[in-house]
Amino acid sequence: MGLPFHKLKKLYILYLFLLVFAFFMFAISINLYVSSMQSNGGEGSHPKPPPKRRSLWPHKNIVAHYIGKGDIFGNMTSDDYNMNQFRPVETEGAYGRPVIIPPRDRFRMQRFFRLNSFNILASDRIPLNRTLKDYRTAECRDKKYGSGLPTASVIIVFHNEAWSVLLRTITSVINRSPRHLLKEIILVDDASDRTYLKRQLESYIRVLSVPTHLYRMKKRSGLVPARLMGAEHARGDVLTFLDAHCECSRGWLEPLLARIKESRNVVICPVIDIISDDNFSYTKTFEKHWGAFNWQLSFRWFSSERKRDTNVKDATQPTATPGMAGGLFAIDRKYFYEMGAYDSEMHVWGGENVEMSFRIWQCGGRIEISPCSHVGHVFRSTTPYTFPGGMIDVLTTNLARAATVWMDDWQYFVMLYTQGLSLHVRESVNVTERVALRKKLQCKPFSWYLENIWPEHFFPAPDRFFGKIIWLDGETECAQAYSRHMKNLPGRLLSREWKRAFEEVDSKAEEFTTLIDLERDKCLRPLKESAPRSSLQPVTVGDCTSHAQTMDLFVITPKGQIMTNDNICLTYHEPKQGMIKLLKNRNATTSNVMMTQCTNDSRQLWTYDMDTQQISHRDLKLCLTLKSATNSRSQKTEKVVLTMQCDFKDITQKWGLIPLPWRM
Ligand SMILES: *[C@@H]1O[C@H](CO)[C@@H](O)[C@H](O)[C@H]1NC(C)=O
Ligand SMILES: *[C@@H]1O[C@H](CO)[C@@H](O)[C@H](O)[C@H]1NC(C)=O
Ligand SMILES: *[C@@H]1O[C@H](CO)[C@@H](O)[C@H](O)[C@H]1NC(C)=O
Ligand SMILES: *[C@@H]1O[C@H](CO)[C@@H](O)[C@H](O)[C@H]1NC(C)=O
Ligand SMILES: *[C@@H]1O[C@H](CO)[C@@H](O)[C@H](O)[C@H]1NC(C)=O
Ligand SMILES: *[C@@H]1O[C@H](CO)[C@@H](O)[C@H](O)[C@H]1NC(C)=O
Ligand SMILES: [Mn+2]
Repeated sequence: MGLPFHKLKKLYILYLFLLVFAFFMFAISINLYVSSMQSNGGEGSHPKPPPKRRSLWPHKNIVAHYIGKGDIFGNMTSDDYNMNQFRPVETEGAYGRPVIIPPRDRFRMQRFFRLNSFNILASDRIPLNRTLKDYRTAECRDKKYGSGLPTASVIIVFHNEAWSVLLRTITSVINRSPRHLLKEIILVDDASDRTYLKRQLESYIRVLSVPTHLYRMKKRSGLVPARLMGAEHARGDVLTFLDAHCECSRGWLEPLLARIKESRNVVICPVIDIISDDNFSYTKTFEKHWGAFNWQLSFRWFSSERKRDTNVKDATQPTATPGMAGGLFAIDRKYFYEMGAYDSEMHVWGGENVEMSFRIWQCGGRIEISPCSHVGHVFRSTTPYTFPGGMIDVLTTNLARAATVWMDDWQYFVMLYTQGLSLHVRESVNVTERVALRKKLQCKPFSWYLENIWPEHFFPAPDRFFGKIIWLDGETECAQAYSRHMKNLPGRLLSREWKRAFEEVDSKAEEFTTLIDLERDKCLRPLKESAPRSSLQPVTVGDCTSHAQTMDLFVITPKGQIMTNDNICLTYHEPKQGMIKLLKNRNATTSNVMMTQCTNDSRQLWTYDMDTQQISHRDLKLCLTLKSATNSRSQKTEKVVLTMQCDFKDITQKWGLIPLPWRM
């Protein structure tokens, strides 16, 4: 083996190069893995409100799903798991700035990300008392709250929370609350097993300037039992619940307490700002967000303007919200118990905010968000914690409890159209006590809640249509039966009322739904199945089988809004190329109809002609038409739905409403 020296050297360099390359590829794959984990569905906690921003399209909401990640700890060793690497650097994260991890620590950063589903290395570099900006508006800063505010017990439940994150939460509460208003801090450990949360935590809290008590659950029980335990020990006038990964900003507490002093039946939430799970930067969110739930009862943020109760234009006044995210809120301690506290049969996590939102409103209370109180929260894209009992089972049982007790007719709708839920789950829950509570408190029906507290809601209702919108190609049995029925209706030429159309299709509902051929009939639906709900989405028709996805299910209001789950509406959307060209040229290339956030806006109002079976835009008088168009990006020809001049002979403009059952 007598290779000359220069050849050996070449081989050696090649070898080195390959080594570096292999390492590089490995690092990239880890990076991809981590980012896929981060983007892959929902947190075990709450969806994140969009950050404060100016955009042409401000009516966005953020979508979260509940997707469990099995064995999240994988091959982390127990030393990894129990290590407390808190090593603050004085100016890191100051004024809520992001932390940049030095390149040499990047690999460790990615490896440790999954322990908490946030970048623990970033948090560990930030001092517990880091400074934040003042995120309040000038009006809020100037507001005086006077004396005689009630005192607060801050209750923080944690389960295997990272040291620096938990203690920064506590430190921010202590440093940014007036001492005389803060009665105590109550920590409830939901059976953590990380070693630093035992003795080390106990001795740390002993020397704090605010009395801080630590209670421990004997076994992992979840948010509701742990919060109930904390509340039992609280002595302040107001219970203030926080998550264990928050940072309170200046002036956060006074507005909450002042509102409860003013009216003890208000459950008041702060504005929830975003602490990045990646670099721990603190980003202010839009103060006018409000919350509600989608068809599957997942919490959603909305930012459309809402009608105010009062005519007073006071920008410091809290605004009502139909739903609460659940993590952060304050409530009068006695009122909490008068209203039935929590449903103690709800396990682990999830659904308790749904139950509380319905209960508080229906039983005479209010839920509001104070624009003057800002608390940051670390939003994660997955939950790092174990979920005893299985995430889907626990969550669906909790939701079934909430729906059964509070939603009247609408409980069936939720069970029929939520994956994992069914009337069968409902049979298995015992809600006797909660039903008795509802009776005792003489709570209002769910219909009252929808009509009065959430008039913009996108749920079915007795005066609305609920079902599928099929394209009447004239060939399928269902399409033929539908057209025949419509042609024989007396007065069809005169009536353009949706209400009349709803009645007519309802009278034949059973026939249509038995005739519908899920594969041959074509249903109106968004072009892409998996595109984010918040984006502008072109519309098409497709098989009617995507039933479980609820993609092709629509609610139509008597006013003519065509809505679907998550507050998405069929919207006339002027294409960039200009309308004139499109009108002249029937070979349109860009769709001018989109699915996007519902607003109170005439671009989303449509009418139905029972005589011609056309759906037309109310003001523009253009008809929904199914056309082949070339996708400018992929150059593929796709069928898209757009609006064009109405032509009663045109088969591509004919649509049928096929109602589906939603209540018993
Ligand atoms: C963890 O497992 C992955 C592959 O399963 C492996 O590449 C990695 O080196 C392991 N890490 C540790 C610390 O064992
Ligand atoms: C944070 O605390 C340290 C000592 O614990 C102190 O030196 C520092 O000044 C504090 N920083 C701020 C912003 O208060
Ligand atoms: C920090 O994270 C936020 C949100 O995740 C992101 O918008 C921002 O660009 C990040 N900052 C840096 C310096 O990476
Ligand atoms: C439901 O629970 C109540 C007590 O909360 C009990 O009296 C009742 O027997 C239970 N019903 C069933 C069917 O188990
Ligand atoms: C539309 O396209 C068809 C064929 O693709 C063509 O025959 C027709 O002339 C076009 N019409 C207009 C108005 O451009
Ligand atoms: C929608 O707008 C109409 C008139 O523009 C108004 O009467 C109605 O109250 C608004 N509805 C909501 C929910 O804001
Ligand atoms: Mn949380």
